[in-house]
Amino acid sequence: MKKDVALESTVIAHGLPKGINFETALNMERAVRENGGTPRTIGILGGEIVVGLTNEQIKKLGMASNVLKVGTAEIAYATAMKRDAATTVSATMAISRTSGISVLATGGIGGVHRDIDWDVSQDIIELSRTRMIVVSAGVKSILDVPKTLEFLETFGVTIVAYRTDCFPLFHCSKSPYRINLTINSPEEAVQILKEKERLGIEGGVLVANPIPEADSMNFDELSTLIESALKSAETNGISGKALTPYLLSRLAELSDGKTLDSNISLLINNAALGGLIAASFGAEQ
Ligand code: PSU
Ligand code: MN
Repeated sequence: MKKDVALESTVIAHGLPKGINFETALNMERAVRENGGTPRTIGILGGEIVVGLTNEQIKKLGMASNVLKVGTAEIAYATAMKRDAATTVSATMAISRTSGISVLATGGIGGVHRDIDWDVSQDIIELSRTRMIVVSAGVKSILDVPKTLEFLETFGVTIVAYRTDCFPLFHCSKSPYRINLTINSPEEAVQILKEKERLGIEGGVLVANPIPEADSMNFDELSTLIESALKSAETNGISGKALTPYLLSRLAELSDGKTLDSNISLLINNAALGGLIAASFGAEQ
């Protein structure tokens, strides 16, 4: 159990194009395994919560067209109505909590959206109440990053940057936003989680893991693309749960697939670090 790494399924069903999504999900599982962890991709099929989807089940969630996107708030709807649903980071954490899993790897957590009144991801709230390690490449720069960092702090989420002193921006390894807490090894992440437990402090440890340098995009180039993607979301009246998937696919179009390549690279990189952390957790006692 200690070696388990939870993987979310929203990125498969709603975050990546069909085909590549399935392949990437399997490659993430492989990266976890190669680094000593046990992957458990989480999703909901016909109302049943599955902790450790089979390859066939992952394919089903990735290919079906009426898959709900559920955060913690919507899990019970999906189970009561016997629906197929992909779990976001918040829902995956909530399910991990009851399954005894302490490590989760994702691409990027949700946060505070830009230029929109009150669209704040449930991910932050779940991170404030579930004591587990979440590996993320920071947050997407489609979000309001300073406000997201402030919200994470307000909600008591411990944020540590992995081998860097800045908060990475998903497609970009570097950013103008500083993080004053750095860790340099998977063991240190485990120690921090254990201290939170020992001290009775609730909430997660967010490990901000920068995208590998070779696949990192230029900050200015990306900023221009994001402005344009946000404008088309506004023009098309896209909001709520549809916003993140829309912006991601618009960015892929605008960048000729570059954002997609970097997205895949950071997903694998985070799964690998998740595997190392879980292996170190499992090696204890
Ligand atoms: N980042 C990505 N792709 C994704 C997501 C984040 O690059 O698919 C998903 C994650 O599942 C995250 C969710 O938990 O989006 C946040 O959605 P919202 O902003 O609606 O809370
Ligand atoms: Mn939202």
